[in-house]
Amino acid sequence: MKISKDHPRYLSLVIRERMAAMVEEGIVSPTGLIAHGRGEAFDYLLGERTTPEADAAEKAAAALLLGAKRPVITVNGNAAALAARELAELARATGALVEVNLFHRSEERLSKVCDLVERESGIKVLGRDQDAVLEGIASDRARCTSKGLLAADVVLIPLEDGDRAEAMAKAGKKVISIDLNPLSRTTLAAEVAVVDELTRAVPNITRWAVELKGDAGGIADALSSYENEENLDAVMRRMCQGLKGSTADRSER
Ligand code: PTJ
Repeated sequence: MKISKDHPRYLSLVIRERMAAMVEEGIVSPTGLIAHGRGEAFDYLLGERTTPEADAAEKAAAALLLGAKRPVITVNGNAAALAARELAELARATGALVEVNLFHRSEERLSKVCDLVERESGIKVLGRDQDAVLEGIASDRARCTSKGLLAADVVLIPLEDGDRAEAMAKAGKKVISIDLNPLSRTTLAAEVAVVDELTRAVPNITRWAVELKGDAGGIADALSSYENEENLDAVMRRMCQGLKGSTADRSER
């Protein structure tokens, strides 16, 4: 479908088309579209931009990844479709491994998502050969690799439901979430909860990682000055303000 660049919701429409095409290709699960729509609704309340709270969380996320011994970025169908290249750039900037891990798992889909991320990003991903299981997760998403998620001390989890984030936090791993829902179980399980849209959040975390790399004092400051609960409260206040916005503001979107 041809979308006019003049359309006020051009970017959102282009991304929707890509997500729909990715369902056809078997990368995004059909319910991934529902998850995407839920994300869009929250993003609307934030004015579809990176807020100062998100920026602060993104800086803390970069610091946590840089300070980790075995950081891992986990990628599902939605994350691969939206930001495979950007997630790989973040992995390069922080030394994190990338592991594909799916809720709606099939061998075929797993291999398709791994292929897409490797093709788009030029990095090698973990996840094709899942040789370990994370405790406390009822779904197939418990399956992981011993070199990657099982051994990780810090895990970046973009947009997913919360069972795995909770299990990882219970296992003593530090969780960084990227989820536009400030009330989701993933967000609430996270030590650093980034409430921002994935395609904006990831390049900004990378930018912070590049800035902080090699600066032990800067990394320590970024972590000690960051208050996750306060930050989340501020995000929720901002969303409430978003709901109260003027009619003029709304008609612009
Ligand atoms: O590819 P699979 O099989 O592993 O399945 C992936 C999905 C996303 C379908 C699965 O993990 C799922 O059902 O997730 P949920 O429970 O719908 O949670 C997704 C969360 O991500 C919701 O809280 C959304 O608000 C949020 N979200 C959706 N799109 C974005 C987002 N957050 C940030 N950026 C987005 N683009």
